[in-house]
Amino acid sequence: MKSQFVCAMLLSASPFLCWAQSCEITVESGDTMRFSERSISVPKSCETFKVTLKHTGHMPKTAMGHNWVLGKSSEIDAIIKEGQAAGRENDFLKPDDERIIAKTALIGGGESADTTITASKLKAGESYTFICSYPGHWSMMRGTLKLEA
Ligand SMILES: [Cu+2]
Repeated sequence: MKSQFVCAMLLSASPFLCWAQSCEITVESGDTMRFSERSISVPKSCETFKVTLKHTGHMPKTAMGHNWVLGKSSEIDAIIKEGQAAGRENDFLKPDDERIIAKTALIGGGESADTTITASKLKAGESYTFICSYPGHWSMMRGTLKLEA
């Protein structure tokens, strides 16, 4: 498990208290249009943050494809709209869209894919939204991500 150790000094018998903060998360989605996570908080101490998407369903990606795509909340609607125009051959995302902060491949049932966010690209106080760009999925497959204050 990839994690970062965080330590604090305490005014007690044991001078240091350390705990691990996870720098990765697994998000699951099956044959329903739902992410297992609706909000993700990235610890400030992580240099990178890995997101693994696991498709626990059985349907092929042509019928129930899922991906995990992150952008600023203010830009996600434009990312989706232009992604639909880019079509299936581009996994419903505009190629080289600079507004996309991180994305996994589009996968079908039984598959998994991951992506790594460079934490320095995230700003504290900014709202980020993750979605699945498969047609019709983004209204339900949507959540928020933020850098921990
Ligand atoms: Cu989907």
